[in-house]
Amino acid sequence: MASAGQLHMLYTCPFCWKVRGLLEHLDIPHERVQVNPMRQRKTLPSAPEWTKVPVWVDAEEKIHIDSTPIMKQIDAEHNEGKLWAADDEERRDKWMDWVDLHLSKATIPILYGSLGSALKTTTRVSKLEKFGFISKRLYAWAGFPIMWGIIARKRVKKDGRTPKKLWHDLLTEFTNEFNGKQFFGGDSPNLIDLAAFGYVRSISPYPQFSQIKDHESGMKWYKAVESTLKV
Ligand SMILES: N[C@@H](CCC(=O)N[C@@H](CS)C(=O)NCC(=O)O)C(=O)O
Repeated sequence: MASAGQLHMLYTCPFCWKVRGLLEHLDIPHERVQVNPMRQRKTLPSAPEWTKVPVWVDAEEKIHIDSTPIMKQIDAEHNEGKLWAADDEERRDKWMDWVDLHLSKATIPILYGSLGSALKTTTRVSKLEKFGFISKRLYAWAGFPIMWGIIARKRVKKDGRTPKKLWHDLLTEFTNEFNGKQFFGGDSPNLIDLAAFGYVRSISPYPQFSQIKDHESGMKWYKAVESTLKV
């Protein structure tokens, strides 16, 4: 089958993991373009109006931006919108907002919330992304004090919980919403499950993922979603 589109992405970006998971769940053939994080403002097909990843360019060369709208678009075009369809649209919309608000914000504290984890994360990011020779080193050593000092520490302090406790609380809140079913979507994952799964999976390349692995119902759900992917 011909490629359904091109995903312009960063390997470590949680929003890109959301779209990747959906493409793998639906088994949609596509091309991945890993952008250089230092050059995305110039090289993304959506630039200069939109300089963030992910960007999805469909088979007709139409450009789609912003991860949740991209997911809805792919589901509509390739899956008759079945993953977004819901009996209770109010519940669906409320929880998509919840996932995008809370899970996206929880990634920074666990990855950069202490000096040790910030260093581990930035070294890993510099290996996983396609930086240039100099910017790779600059990022690994200058990137971590910036992330740690400014954003992450402030967030951890304001929340008052350890990043691990924050993740466990969020996973408990989310899985409690399943009403005894295996997924938020019921007997199979829907777009909310896949969006949430993308955020959790974006932590998986890092050693800090072990803190999330301790959450029983969260991991049961995570593995169940993972088993639906065609990778
Ligand atoms: N709301 C956007 C957020 C995307 C986003 O913030 N991506 C980051 C990488 S994780 C980015 O490209 N930042 C570069 C910039 O803000 O210029 C989405 O869900 O797609």
